[in-house]
Parts: sequence; C-alpha cells; structure tokens
Amino acid sequence: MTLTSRDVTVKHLSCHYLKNIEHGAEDITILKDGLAFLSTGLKYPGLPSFSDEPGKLYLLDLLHPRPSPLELQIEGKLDLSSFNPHGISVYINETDESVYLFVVNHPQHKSQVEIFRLDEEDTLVHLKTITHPLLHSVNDIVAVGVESFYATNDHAFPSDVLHFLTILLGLPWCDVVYYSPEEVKVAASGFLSANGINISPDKRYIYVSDIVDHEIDVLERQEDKELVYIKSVAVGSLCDNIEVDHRTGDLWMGCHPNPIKMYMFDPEDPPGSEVIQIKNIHSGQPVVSQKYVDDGHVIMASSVAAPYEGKLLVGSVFHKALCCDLK
Ligand SMILES: [Ca+2]
Ligand SMILES: [Ca+2]
Ligand SMILES: [Ca+2]
Repeated sequence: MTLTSRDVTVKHLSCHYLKNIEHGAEDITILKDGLAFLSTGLKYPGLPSFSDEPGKLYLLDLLHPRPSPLELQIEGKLDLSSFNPHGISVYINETDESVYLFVVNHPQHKSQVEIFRLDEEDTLVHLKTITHPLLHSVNDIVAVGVESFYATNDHAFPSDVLHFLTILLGLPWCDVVYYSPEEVKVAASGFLSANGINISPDKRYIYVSDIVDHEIDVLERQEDKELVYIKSVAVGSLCDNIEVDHRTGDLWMGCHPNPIKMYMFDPEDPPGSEVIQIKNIHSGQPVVSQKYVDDGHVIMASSVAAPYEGKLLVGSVFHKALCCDLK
C-alpha cells in the first residue's frame, strides 16, 4: 500500500497563526519583494472542508511590521459564488513589471485555470479562463509566460474510481501538461499522482511532487516545451506543493505524514503536518531535512511551506496557516 501512515515526532518552530485564515491556505507563493499570495477555502472531493463559503485569495505583505492577510477583490466576469481556488503561481512580466496570478479553479469540481493581473494593492482583474481536455484534474501550475504554464494532473482520469484503481495498482499514468494559446500538449508523463510544481531560479528546471510515490522529480525544460526527466529525490512523506527559495534555490514542501487521517478525518486524532526542505537538489547528494513536524494539534494537513528572508509561511488544505521564524 503506497498511502503509508506513520507516527511523527513533533518538531516545532516559533510560529503564530495568520489572522483570517481558518479554512485552509492550500497554496502560497511569495514574490521577491515580500508580497505573499494565499489560495484559501478549497473544497476537494473526499477531503474535509469546514466552510460553505466560496474560496478567496489573500495578499500578505511580509515586509510590514505586523503582516496580516488582506482579501483580494476580484474584478471581471468570473463567477465568485463557485470560486474554488487550488494551486497558484505568479508570473512577472519583465517589460512592465506587471504581476499575473494564475489560479487553478474547480467550480462544480471541474478543472480550469484563471489568469488575473494585480492592478492595485488589493485588486485582481480577471483576464481569462482556460479550459482544455488535457487539463482535466489540475492540482497546481507554474506560469512561464503571461499566458503560458505547466500544469500537473493529480488524477490519470477525471473519474475518482478509475483514479484510485491506478493508485492501488501502482500505475504511473498521471502527466504534466504544457499550455500556451498556440500549443497544448503533454510535456511529461509517468507520475503516480502529480501534485505541486515549480521552477528553478534560473528557469532551467521544473520540479514536480509525485506525491504518492514519496518523491520530487527533477525535469529539464526543452526548446519544444517538453520536459525531460533527470532524476527523483526521495522525501519519505507525501509532499504537496513546492516553493523554491529565490536566493538559494532550496526546495520547500508542505507534506502529509499520515494522509489516511486526512481522508478519515477525526478531530480527536487529527492528520499531522510536516515541512521538508531539499538543499543542493542538482548535486550528487541532495540534502533532505525535516524543518517542522506537528501531530496536527497546531496545524493539520500542511500543504505548502514558503520561505522568505528567515520567515516561513505554512498553509494547509482545510485548517489554518502559520507564520514561523526560521532564525
Ligand atoms: Ca503552486
Ligand atoms: Ca515518480
Ligand atoms: Ca497541491
């Protein structure tokens, strides 16, 4: 059985809860200037969700003396009553420094990608909704242009029954899809379940969390948009989203040490959280270490860990979010 569950030895940092975040911050990403984007309120089949409200996006300025998440206002034609945000990624247009936020959205449990532009401090303008048959079970994305991205499919088929069969049989049938207005194609395949995705600071490599396989895969970008497999790094946990430290290139993941507790949710025996870091991933000896471990009593089901200048934001699938000191 690949969905292993293990007991965890608690290892805490000095942290506080982020205000207003009560129903998960499944994905978080931080810009070089300290602005963090949070995707909150995910409703995902089979997993707990403790709010009937639609999902929301928040912004947090880590350079503020007392950072507090601010809800982003959304302008445009997007239906906000069914907004169900999941993985996110930011792209900055180098010519005019404009900030584009890409968001995986599951209205009525469908999969689509929304592209927004940050216009003022608290306003996102909705530019485009992208749907495509290859984008059938999107978990996370990494933007590589103002309208192009790589996306992970966490299911080999949109159907949950067929998906669980592939997991039970160990069939690595999930893929990563490249999307641009000119071309859409499978860029890499062979994942048991592709979850978080991100890019190296030099933009040469793409990292994918093959979550049920307990590993992070390293792929190299090609001229024709394909991704060539380089290697896998074992992480010993089910790692969800990946964030990359802009300065060091280290990978940080929010992981699920006992995922069965997530599906069989019991508040008396909650699912735990684990933050894992990979240093020197391109060297012959990457260093994998646990930076934070909780038995679920502080935070349940961590799904992302985003570092910024000695601070670490930890988000979760359906619970709270933490701001921790790394120093
Ligand atoms: Ca992401
Ligand atoms: Ca794999
Ligand atoms: Ca994810």
